[in-house]
Amino acid sequence: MKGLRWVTAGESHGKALVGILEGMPAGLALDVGRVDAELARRQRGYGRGGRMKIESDQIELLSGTKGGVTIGAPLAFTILNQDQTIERLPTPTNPRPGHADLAGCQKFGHRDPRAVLERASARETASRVALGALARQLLEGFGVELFAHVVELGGVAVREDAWDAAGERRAELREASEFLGLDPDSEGRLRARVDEARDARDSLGGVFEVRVLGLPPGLGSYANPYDRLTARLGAALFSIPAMKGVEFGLGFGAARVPGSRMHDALVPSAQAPSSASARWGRFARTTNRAGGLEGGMTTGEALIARVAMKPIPSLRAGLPSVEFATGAAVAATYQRSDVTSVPAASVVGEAVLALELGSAFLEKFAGDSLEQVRAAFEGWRAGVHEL
Ligand code: EPS
Repeated sequence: MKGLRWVTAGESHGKALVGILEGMPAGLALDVGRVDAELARRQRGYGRGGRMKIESDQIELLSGTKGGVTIGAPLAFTILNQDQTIERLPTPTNPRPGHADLAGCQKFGHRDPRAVLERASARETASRVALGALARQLLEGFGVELFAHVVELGGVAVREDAWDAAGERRAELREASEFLGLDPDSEGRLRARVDEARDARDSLGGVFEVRVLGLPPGLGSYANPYDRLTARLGAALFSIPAMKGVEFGLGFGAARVPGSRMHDALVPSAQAPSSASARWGRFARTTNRAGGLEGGMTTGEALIARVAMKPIPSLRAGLPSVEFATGAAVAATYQRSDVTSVPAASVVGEAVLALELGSAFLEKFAGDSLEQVRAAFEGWRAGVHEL
């Protein structure tokens, strides 16, 4: 079991963000422009703060390719920060509630929230979006598409059937949306909600959905608890700062329906030729309440994850805190922040799933070169069709 491994480094206001991705097979032509396009998408969304006007995130790929094609060596990149003020920025004299500030200071035994927040900042997710944009280029070669969209913001929901209503126009609709959503009719209400929160010096959370189409069945495993893909994907989504809930398929709703209305029955593929799982052999499902995961493995149906993000805890109004030096009650330090960054988080959600699924794919279809990976995949596919 090899798969992908990755590491990120970099502080929010340091010189650069860094990423290293190991395990990509040789022979994959990489489109760096597409990585930059994902980084630009992460910077978007109505309700973002001043920092996104300063930055214009782009990667510089430092290693792992020759002539734009992977050579089976680690891929390394930097994303330069425009705002490199880490040495000049003041040290907050009190910890900001809701951030890593206090627990981080208690962990290290110091009174320097700046030393904590610089790395705890969600700016780190730029590195992960770039890593994910590399991993997804591998998956796309095997017909896998990842697509996230915002379904709720500050308690205002888009129409429930937004995905189905969008159909094949999904990319175009999301591109046109200020919230990276799929429901043009909700844009005005969402905008008004963000404006209202900004005026009240408050912040907003929300919910995004990520769908992954075209995944083969059998990625992940039940053999060891930590190999279960449900656990791995949940951990990946919870590794994004500020995420408070993750559901797959019916999620919490599964607790409220009887088994007969939960489980996805199997039918002969001929009876449901358009079902996603029908593509892989003689078995198909007419529903996908499991959200594409059973027994810690992919089912061949669409993977459907919904993720709840809390409101960003940096409030202009300043939440109650306590001064380190005096122990006096004060309003927490405020510098600048977003009113909401749920649209950005949805882009990060796609990226972390691309990394984890890319890894699970390469664990199952291992090979040093893309050609070998493809041979492993085609060999498995021919066999599974006969089941
Ligand atoms: C972020 C950069 C940060 C914030 C935000 C995400 O920039 P700055 O702190 O300089 O304003 O906009 O960070 C947080 C939400 C956080 O909790 O730290 C980014 O690049 O996404």
